[in-house]
Amino acid sequence: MVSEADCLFCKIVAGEIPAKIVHETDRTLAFRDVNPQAPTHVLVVPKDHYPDAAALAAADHGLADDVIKAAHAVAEQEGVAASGYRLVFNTGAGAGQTVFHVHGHVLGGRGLAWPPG
Ligand code: DGP
Repeated sequence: MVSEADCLFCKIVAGEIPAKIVHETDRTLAFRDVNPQAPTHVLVVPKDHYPDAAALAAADHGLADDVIKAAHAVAEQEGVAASGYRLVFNTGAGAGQTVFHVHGHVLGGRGLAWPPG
């Protein structure tokens, strides 16, 4: 596994920090956001460390694909796929990214306004 010391989500992947895991594949992990912004709010990460979505896509298209497929599997499992859900990759501090291990937010279970804040 490509891991980075002091990365919060690498520690969750490694089982060193507890999280409510809802979905797992050989290369991805999905767990509930500690500060949910919607009835369904799950974070989907690659187990390997990449800082953001752009770095992931540049390094490993297949893994980026796996993350998106895992996000949809989570939405189906959570019962929000049919009604619609949002998949958000905050990319860069200016867009609100605070954890620099790429993660997709799966948000659903309520009406979601557009444009986002
Ligand atoms: P972002 O702002 O896009 O980087 O999203 C980071 C998310 O990570 C934020 O919604 C809160 C969540 N988060 C931060 N620390 C933890 C943690 O220790 N456990 C879990 N499950 N989520 C966390």
